[in-house]
Amino acid sequence: MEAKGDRAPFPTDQSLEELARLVTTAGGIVVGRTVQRVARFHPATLAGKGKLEELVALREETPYDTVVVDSELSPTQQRNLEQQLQCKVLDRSALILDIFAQRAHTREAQLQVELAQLEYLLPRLAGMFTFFSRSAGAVGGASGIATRGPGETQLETDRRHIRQRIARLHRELEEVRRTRQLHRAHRSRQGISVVSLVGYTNAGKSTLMNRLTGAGVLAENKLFATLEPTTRRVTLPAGQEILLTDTVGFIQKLPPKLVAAFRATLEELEEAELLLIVVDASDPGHFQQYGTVVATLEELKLQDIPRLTVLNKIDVLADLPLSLLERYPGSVAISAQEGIGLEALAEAIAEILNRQGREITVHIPFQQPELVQLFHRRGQIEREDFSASGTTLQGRLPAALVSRFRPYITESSR
Ligand SMILES: Nc1nc2c(ncn2[C@@H]2O[C@H](COP(=O)(O)OP(=O)(O)OP(=O)(O)O)[C@@H](O)[C@H]2O)c(=O)[nH]1
Ligand SMILES: [Mg+2]
Repeated sequence: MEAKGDRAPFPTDQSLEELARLVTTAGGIVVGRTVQRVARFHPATLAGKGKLEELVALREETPYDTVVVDSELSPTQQRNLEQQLQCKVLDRSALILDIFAQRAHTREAQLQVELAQLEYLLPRLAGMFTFFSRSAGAVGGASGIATRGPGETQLETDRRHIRQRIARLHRELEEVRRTRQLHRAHRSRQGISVVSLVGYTNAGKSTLMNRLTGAGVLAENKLFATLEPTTRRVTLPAGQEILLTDTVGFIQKLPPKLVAAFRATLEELEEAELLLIVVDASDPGHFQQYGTVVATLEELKLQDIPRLTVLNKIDVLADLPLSLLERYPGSVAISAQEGIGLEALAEAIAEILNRQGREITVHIPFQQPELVQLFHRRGQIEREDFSASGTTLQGRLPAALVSRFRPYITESSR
């Protein structure tokens, strides 16, 4: 069910199609769809009375046990709808949370999903259907929450229980965050450039990651195949090493609170020197999806990191339409699956990183061969001369590495 009037940039049918894919990914079967166009939402139930009656009547012909609404429902709206339709009612966020819960395999992902679920659940405790009972393990075994309308006392106990659990999850996630920060500090001391894959869910980020690094990350035709970040070292053709990070995909209409639950994961993006925005060029909604990605990056305050747009799945397109290249100027077209365009991509990455680096000339004494090797691995060399006292190197280095060479710099500019 989708009510017109959402200011979603996605056309209704595209958004509903995506919702149907989310339902399938969560393990459900879609038996019908309906749209109501209204000038203004009905405050209590979102949809109008006639539409609700129609939905109830529909059950005679096509039995169903759940209604999924494509708009965000307030706790009261959800409760009212469940009462009137006499079945479980979910909104998009709840559905996405359910998928996250099914797919969270690492400790960290589980903590984040549980936190997001509880934050979502807390205001909805009274009068809930059994949606969360499936993931009861993840709700910390709070008793009574899965049953409809527990008594007031029970409700208070549950609320207290959940608040305590939320506080604990925050502490545990803080711990995870600290460990990650240590890793990151270590990395930046090594001066390796980090490049992160971002993009709409199912765009092909993990497929590209696997292609470039052989990482063996799960990539499949389901939404949110990836929940936790993976980082691997890649050597670009010119010999320069980078770290490539694969992350959770973005999706439209994800409330900032849910995005926030994945903060520890998405913090990986903060240290990136370059974001590769992977776009599924074969999806008719690619431009709206791209818009969502750009908006989410802004929400995450990552808008200032340099980006490169990567148009993926071009193997599906008969030829590359000019309009695509016009829409995404400066982009690189590839097929991660078929291995098309990967060299051009690697070159574009190297070029951007080098542009951001610093141009220096160093004279390294023979006693320090490891510094010469380091320059070769991480930088781009324009000139190399040998003399009796050592090696002179001129070229570009990632800014983070320059300090290692400071004693030997003979010339430096931006
Ligand atoms: N035809 C074609 N399919 C591709 C290409 N790249 C990826 N796919 C398919 O697209 C689907 C999604 O790929 P993933 O790599 O899992 O996408 P993702 O961006 O990591 O998705 P999430 O982790 O769910 O956010 C898979 O079925 C891939 O096989 C490509 O270049 N061409
Ligand atoms: Mg993935």
